[in-house]
Amino acid sequence: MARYPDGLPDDWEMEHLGTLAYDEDDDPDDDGMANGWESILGYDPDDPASVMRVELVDVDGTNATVRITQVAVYGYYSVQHCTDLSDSWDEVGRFNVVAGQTGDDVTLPDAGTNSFYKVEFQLP
Ligand SMILES: [Ca+2]
Ligand SMILES: [Ca+2]
Repeated sequence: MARYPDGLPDDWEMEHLGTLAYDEDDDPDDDGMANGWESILGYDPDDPASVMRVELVDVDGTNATVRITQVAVYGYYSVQHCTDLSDSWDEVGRFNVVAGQTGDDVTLPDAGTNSFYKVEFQLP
């Protein structure tokens, strides 16, 4: 899929937004996911309910368990953790998910302390 100067394919913009007025960094449905990511990950940029979710499943002591839901495109998902943003990220979970399914449960260490988490996505 060709990307255009605004980072979005024109046909995708017209199909989902009905205009070419937005660019890849805009978030017109205000769901926290920019248009560029919505187009790559298969979400609707005009629907705030159409977005990847990380849901809290359980808390046990200082560990929390989360899972990724509302997956819209097949790929590799890596959940990563660090306690200081100047340090490197440690992978705490990695799995493949197909569209419409839910990711594996991932236990997050040190959830009771100041910690940072991110999810990286990679196309197969
Ligand atoms: Ca959005
Ligand atoms: Ca959306």
